[in-house]
Amino acid sequence: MKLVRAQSSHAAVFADLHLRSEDSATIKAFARTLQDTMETVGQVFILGDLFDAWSGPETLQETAFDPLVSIFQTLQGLGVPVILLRGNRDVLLKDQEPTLPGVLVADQILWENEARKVLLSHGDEYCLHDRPYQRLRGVLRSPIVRAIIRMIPSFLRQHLARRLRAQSVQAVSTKAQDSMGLVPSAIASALAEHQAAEAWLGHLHQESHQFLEEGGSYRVLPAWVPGIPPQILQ
Ligand SMILES: [Mn+2]
Repeated sequence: MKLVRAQSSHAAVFADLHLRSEDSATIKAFARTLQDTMETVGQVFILGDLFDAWSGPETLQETAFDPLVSIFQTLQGLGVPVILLRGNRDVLLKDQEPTLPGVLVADQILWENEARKVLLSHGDEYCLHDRPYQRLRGVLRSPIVRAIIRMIPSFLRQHLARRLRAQSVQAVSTKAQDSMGLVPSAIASALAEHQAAEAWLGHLHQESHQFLEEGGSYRVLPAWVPGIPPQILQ
């Protein structure tokens, strides 16, 4: 788990965009939203599943992704940091992806100012009721498995990414809602570990705000779709 400490400036926060080359309109809309946002914030956080499936840098070879690469270049030129967290759909993102200019890839962000300390994460690591998924997650996040996956030819990786996506879609639609659910005590432990009072998560796509018995609270961000503004952390 790679945790980065972010600057205290205002951040625009997005989650679960699930961008795919077949839907170029959403990619363009997201690029426009970033363009509109960058005048009011100092940084951008994306809480995982930016891509519906990430097999490696070849994912971006589709021209549909050009507006995304281009807005990242613009943000880099303006010195606006972009922190991209790995979600379960884009778990194979490397710490440094040269095809994503200026983007820092991580697993968690710790953001704080004088008044607040917030832990941001994709959130799938707290869905502990989902045992089969947690086993798969452990395998895919192991450095050795990732290194092996990167060595196989890109067409095989793309096939693997598509298979993972298909299985994920099927699993989500058949699983009982509570087995997908977050385990609040796991969030509370993570907050205690980092001495933070709030967690911001994605993954579940349904917006909610819950208080924890142990103290503190967590927010689940809505999945981003064109037309909704980013959540601003300030
Ligand atoms: Mn997810």
